Order: sequence, then structure tokens, then C-alpha cells
Amino acid sequence: MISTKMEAALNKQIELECYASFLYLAMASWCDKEGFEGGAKFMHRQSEEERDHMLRIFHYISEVDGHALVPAVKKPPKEFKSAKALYQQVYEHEQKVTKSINDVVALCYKENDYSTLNFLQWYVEEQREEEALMRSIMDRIKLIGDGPQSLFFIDQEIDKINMAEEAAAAVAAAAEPGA
Ligand code: OFO
Repeated sequence: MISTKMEAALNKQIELECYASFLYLAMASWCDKEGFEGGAKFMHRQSEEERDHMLRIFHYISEVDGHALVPAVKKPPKEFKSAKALYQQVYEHEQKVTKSINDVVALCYKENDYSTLNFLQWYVEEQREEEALMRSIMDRIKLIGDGPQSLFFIDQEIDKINMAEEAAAAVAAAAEPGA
């Protein structure tokens, strides 16, 4: 049985993950419109991942006899100042999500909720990876520059990440039992 406080904190986390999914979907659409194919693919995948993060919490709350709530849809922006500004915004949003996960982890100790603490370990690791990935994108943009001539090369760098992620997913799928 989950405490009321923990249930509320996890439902708030659902809201954040859901908003991340919509924000990244809006970013994918903007990238498409601007002709950034690599960026569009990258942001679509990020959006799907965030939906998965939301659903994991959703199912967990139900499993521990709580009530998972569908959040209200907050409209994400539809325009972004530049490719650099867009990736910077993703990085900042991920930092916000990390802070929120850390707050829920702290609450687990207060509430002696070791089941939720255990469940959240996956999120702690995921946030470390996401922040590192976004930092590496910002580093590449710094090296390439973000003037009009650089946009094509930035998008190519993002597509290299897409290819690496796809290759890693194919290896993971091949390693699954029964594959
Ligand atoms: Fe789920 O917030 Fe990022 O990964």
C-alpha cells in the first residue's frame, strides 16, 4: 500500500514525464518543419521514451494499490529560437526532471518506502544517461558553432547519435531470449 504523500509525488512525476513527451513531440515537429531530419528523428524517439517513463510510473502506482491519474495536457511551445536553443531547452528540462526524481527519492527515505525507492533506481540511472547525452550534444554544438552554415553539420551529428541508438537497440533485441 502506497502512502498518500508518495502517491501524490508519483502522480506529479507522471505530469512531468507526460509534459516532456509532448514538449519533445512539439520539438520533433519543429525540426521537421525546419528541415532538420536528424533532429526530428531524435526528438520523436525522446518523446516515445518519455511516454514510456510516464507509463512505467502509471503501472507502478496501480501495482502498489494507488490511483494513477491522467494529467491535464499543458500545451508545449510550437516555435523554438534555434536548434541550439532547442537542445539547450531539452537539457534544462532533463535537469528539472532529475531534480524532481531526486526529491521523490528523498521522500522514499522519509516515508520508509523501500519498494518505491527500489523502483526509482531505474529513473536515477536513466536521468544520469539523459543528462550526459544532452551535455554531449551541447558540447558538439559549441565545437561546430551554430551559425547558418553549421546547422547541417549539427543535424548530421544528431543523426550519428540516432544511428548509434538504433544499433544499440538492435543488439539488445537480438540478445533477448527467443530472438
Ligand atoms: Fe523521463 O525524463 Fe528524461 O529521460
